[in-house]
Amino acid sequence: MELTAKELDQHFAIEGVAHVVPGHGGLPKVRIITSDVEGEMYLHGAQVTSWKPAGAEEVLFVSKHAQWHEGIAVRGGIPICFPWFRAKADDPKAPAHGFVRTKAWSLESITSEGGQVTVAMSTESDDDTRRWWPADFRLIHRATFGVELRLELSVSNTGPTPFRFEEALHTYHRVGHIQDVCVHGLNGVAYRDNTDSNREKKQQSDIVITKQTDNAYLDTDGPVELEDRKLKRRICITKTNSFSTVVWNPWLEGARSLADLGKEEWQQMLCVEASNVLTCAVNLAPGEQHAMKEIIQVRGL
Ligand code: TA6
Repeated sequence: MELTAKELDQHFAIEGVAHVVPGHGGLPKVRIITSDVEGEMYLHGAQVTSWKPAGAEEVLFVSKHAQWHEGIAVRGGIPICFPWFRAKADDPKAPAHGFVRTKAWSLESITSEGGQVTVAMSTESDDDTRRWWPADFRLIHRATFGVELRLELSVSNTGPTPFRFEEALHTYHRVGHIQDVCVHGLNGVAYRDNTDSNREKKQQSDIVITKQTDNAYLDTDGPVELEDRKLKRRICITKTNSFSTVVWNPWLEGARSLADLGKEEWQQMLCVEASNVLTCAVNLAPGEQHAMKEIIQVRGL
């Protein structure tokens, strides 16, 4: 039985720092407001939906047409893709990007230290998940809100058999205009182009988005920088234990098929996703744990 926002707030709130309140659609969210940072994280999908370090504008994009209901993925923020990415290879009826971004997670803790606030949420296998994927697992998503946004997704194999999973922190970055953006750090990296039958290609230069783009860069754990000339800022992304980076913008034609993305909103977003997908999927033996980490920083141009 899920606790209400009020009950969660009574248990977890940190006065003057973090509270649990009803968010969009009445879904409970942790809301953080301090002199250093503002942020939000829904129990729905353990989804971070806002991060605003002091002095900066909102870093994350959330569609004005997002749907906020149990069982539906929220268009924006940082959806968590697990245990598969995109469609499930052997079951077209399975939910895209797995089944953890559309369910309520449990709030484990809210802690505050040195101007940073860490929110931990968890979810684990149950009869519903085993219908789609016969494995036993526990996930903990820790988000630390401060002058940086630090994310850690830890996966534990709590069952008797090994399993192989994909994962992604499907981050929607808010940009001034997609045509004023350039992504540095993936030059020379091989990628699969999902707009061209996942054909393998090599990135020849910095990435500028001039059409529908859906690239999974593989065997790359290096830093990536999103230069935004309109918002006059750089979003710097560093990763640990993540060996693929996905870059996605639906462009006009892709956005047409997304009812929860406004007509022009595709121009204000770019997904750059720390992940382990396709050939970079992770094998986990019984009792093993894997933690993927990402740090996001915002700097002036
Ligand atoms: O991460 C890029 C991608 O896999 C694209 O192929 C596109 O499908 C996008 O995710 C959004 O997926 P969603 O299921 O959230 O609409």
